[in-house]
Amino acid sequence: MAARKEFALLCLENPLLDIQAQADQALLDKYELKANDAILAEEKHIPLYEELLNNYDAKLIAGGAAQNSARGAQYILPPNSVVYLGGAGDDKYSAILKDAVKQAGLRVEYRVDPKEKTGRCGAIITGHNRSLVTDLGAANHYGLDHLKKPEIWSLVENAEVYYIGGFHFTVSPPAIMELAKQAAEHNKTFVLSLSAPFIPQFFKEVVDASAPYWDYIIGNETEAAAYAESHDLPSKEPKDVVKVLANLPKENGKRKRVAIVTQGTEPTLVAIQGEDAIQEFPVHAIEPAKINDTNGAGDAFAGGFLAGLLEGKPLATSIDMGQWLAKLSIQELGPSYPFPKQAY
Ligand code: 26A
Repeated sequence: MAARKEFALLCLENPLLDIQAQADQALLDKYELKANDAILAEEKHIPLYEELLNNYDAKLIAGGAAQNSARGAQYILPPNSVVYLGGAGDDKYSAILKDAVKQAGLRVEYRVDPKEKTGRCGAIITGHNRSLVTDLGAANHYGLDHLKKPEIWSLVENAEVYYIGGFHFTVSPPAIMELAKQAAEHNKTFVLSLSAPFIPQFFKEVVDASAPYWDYIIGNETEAAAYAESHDLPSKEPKDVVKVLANLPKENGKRKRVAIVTQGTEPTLVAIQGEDAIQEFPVHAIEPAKINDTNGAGDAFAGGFLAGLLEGKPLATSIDMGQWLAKLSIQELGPSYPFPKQAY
């Protein structure tokens, strides 16, 4: 693949600023949150953000799942390899995001909304769990008006690989489908992450509409189980679901679909369309004492994997690059990567 081409990887999702703090079960209970989950904020969750900032010494950290992956891929790849699209406001929070992506060398093209606030995600860390509560704000206003602007669409036409964070199904399914069809028409690579259990659960119709276009589908074990549940599959076992995902009908017959299911510290499972065997790849071991927090581990995995894809590495190497970057990221605060840079 054209690793030397500039901005060959184009990513789309929701740019968010994370308001991250260590907290306790009492705070989770107060806001009726699960210890390990990602949800959209309801009215009752809005006071959480101030409470995290005022009472829990919260840190402001660049987030947004696919933006984390885009930063991660750019961390590994040569300069000017990755461009990221999403909606943001014109405020202090978007200024912090811009600083963070600049440090990572990631190019962003935000749809700047003058009236809406940049999206924020409360990230409550309890031990090795994280509960994410997102108020999308300006990110919720992304759409075809931005994607189809000539200067943005030319970036789309130039790119070879598209990566869409599944969280964007809550925002603009038409933008996702536009990229999906562009990929199939021009034999480009379309990569989708399931992002969170609520996506295959509550956005089933739009997820299913995109399924024929998936060249790579990435999820974790809880997302695989949610997919199985909403599709009435006979088994929720990751090994069974990964095979189903790989073998769903596919639009572009020139590429076999690859389905990837991560399982925390358990081996990553990979199924290839039409192949019986499921491959397993152990994660990179880490001493528990070295883990800072696991927020963004899955995003880092996707970022490392995408870098491998862009560089035309064998599948096993790309998976290993994802696991390597995930190990680096969980040693940092939030979805971040160590500087000075380490080399794979
Ligand atoms: C629409 N939702 C709920 C979201 C997100 C999200 N990114 C995009 N859309 N909810 C949480 N995140 C991000 O996930 C990262 C950790 O994997 C958080 O911003 C956090 O950086």
